[in-house]
Amino acid sequence: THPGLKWFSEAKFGLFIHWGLYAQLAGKWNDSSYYGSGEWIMQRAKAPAAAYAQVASSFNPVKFDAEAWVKTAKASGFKYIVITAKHHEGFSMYDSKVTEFDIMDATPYKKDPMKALSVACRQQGIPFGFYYSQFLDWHEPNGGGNNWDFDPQQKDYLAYYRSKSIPQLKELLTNYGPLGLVWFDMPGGLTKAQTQQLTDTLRRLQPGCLFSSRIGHELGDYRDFGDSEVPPVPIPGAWESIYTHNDSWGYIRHDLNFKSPASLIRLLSNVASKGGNLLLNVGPDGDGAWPAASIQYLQAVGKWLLVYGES
Ligand code: JFZ
Repeated sequence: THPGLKWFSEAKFGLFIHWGLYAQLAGKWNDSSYYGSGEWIMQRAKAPAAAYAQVASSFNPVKFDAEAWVKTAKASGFKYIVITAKHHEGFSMYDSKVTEFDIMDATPYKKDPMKALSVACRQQGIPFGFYYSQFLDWHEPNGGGNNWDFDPQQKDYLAYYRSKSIPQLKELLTNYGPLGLVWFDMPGGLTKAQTQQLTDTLRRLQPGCLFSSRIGHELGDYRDFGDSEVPPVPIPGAWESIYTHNDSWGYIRHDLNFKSPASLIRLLSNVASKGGNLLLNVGPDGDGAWPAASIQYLQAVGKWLLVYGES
């Protein structure tokens, strides 16, 4: 069995963080408002890639504080942290040499928050991992998903994998220290043999790093259930249920439907009692601040866990 499954199986409670340019948009594109899955706003608005890329010029998350984020996560009882290094919008939230469409080159912020988080997690002793959208990339003509700007007939998915996805995954597995996991999402464009080759290449960089099941073709190390799904009965093996604190993964200003501490505790108990981990998402805003309700409710969960939780 994979060496990473030891910490993973003991963890029970992980923090998911969706953070990208969609956080700056906060659920609004031009004069239209969107609700749910704010990280999909580019696709839902059919925003032209060039216009969407302009959002980066006003993305300056000066309130981002890696130490404070990790401290809040630990005080809330989370045992690992997974953050979006690149979501479907195609924007890299880290210093990538593969593209200029990243937080270093395209924003006034000009720092690498993923580096700061990886360091803070190591210092505070909590496993850290990256979410990476390996197939869907709406910024790239050859990436999966953007069929409103780019003709799908003309797409060369392998060219996209070779020129962006794989080199970026290598950067993430090389420049941020030992990672607990890579959370792949929404496979596509590769055969089983090609996916096997991809995982083999990446595993050589970090044999201790877990890969999520959404790398595709059953080549992941643990199972992810569909969004907001808990199995009805105990399930053997390593698995995760994923939920978000309100009704969106990415920040939406007008979504205030946050689950109460009591309902989060019931949810965690339900998942843990069946042998899985709950990966619970928070969506920080474009300034780099967590929604106030997330900080308040999650820390209340942490207090409950200190008194009633195991170990
Ligand atoms: C994906 C993303 O598209 C979404 O934006 C978010 O990041 C979420 C965590 O993951 O959405 C999915 C992917 C797979 C399933 C459901 C939603 N599924 O298998 O049920």
